[in-house]
Amino acid sequence: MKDIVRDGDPVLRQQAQNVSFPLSEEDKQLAADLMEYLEVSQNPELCEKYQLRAGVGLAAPQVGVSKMMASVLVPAEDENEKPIFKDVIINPVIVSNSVQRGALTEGEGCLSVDKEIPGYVPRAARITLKYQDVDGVEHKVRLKNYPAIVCQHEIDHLHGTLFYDHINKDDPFHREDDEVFIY
Ligand code: 4LI
Ligand code: NI
Repeated sequence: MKDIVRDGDPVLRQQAQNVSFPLSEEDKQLAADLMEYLEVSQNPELCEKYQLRAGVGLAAPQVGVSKMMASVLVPAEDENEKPIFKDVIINPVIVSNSVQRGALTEGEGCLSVDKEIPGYVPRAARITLKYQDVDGVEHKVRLKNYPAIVCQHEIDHLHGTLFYDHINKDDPFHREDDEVFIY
C-alpha cells in the first residue's frame, strides 16, 4: 500500500501511453505486480499481514507508471469458484456502451483515494471491451454489472479520470431514470 500513488499526484491525472508488444521485461513485471497486489489484497491473512486495502482493480498510474495497463480480479461469490473476471488488460478500449446506466449501490472506493467520497458513480451498465493480454492476444468481451463497473473505473484511470469526477456535485445520490443498481 505504501507504493500506491495517492490522489493529488499528477500521474493520476495524466493520459497514459500505449503499450507495445512484445512486452519488455519491465512491462511484464509491471503486469505481474499489478495482479499480485489484487491477489494478495483479497487474501484476508496476507491483507492483514501487509496492511493492504482490498481491491478488485488496479491501474498502472496508481503505481506511478503512466501506461495503458490495469489488473482486474473480480472474485466469484463462492471463493472456490473461478473468478468472474481475471486478467491484465492492456491498451483497453470500450468499443460499445449500453444505453442503460448502472451504479454501485454503496458507491465506489479507490486505492488511491484515502477518504470515502459518498455518492453514486453513474456508468454504463454493460460494455464491450477490447484489450490485449500480456501475450499480446486480442480479446473482445461483453461485460455487465460489477465487472463492467470495475473495468470502466480502471480505464478511467488510464485517461486521468477519478471516480468522484462522475458524482453529481449538487446531488450525490441523484438517480438517473432507468438506472440499475449493482450489488
Ligand atoms: C475484502 C476482500 C461497500 C462499500 C460495498 C474486500 C476481498 C463500497 C461496495 C474486497 C463499495 C475483496 C470495492 C470498489 C466498492 C465503497 C476497487 C470489497 C474489494 C469491495 C473491492 C474499483 C470501485 C473497485 C461494493 C464508498 C479499491 N471496490 N467496493 N468499490 N472488496 N470492493 N471499486 N464499493 N463505498 N476499489 O467503497 O477495487 S471500481 Cl474483493
Ligand atoms: Ni481506482
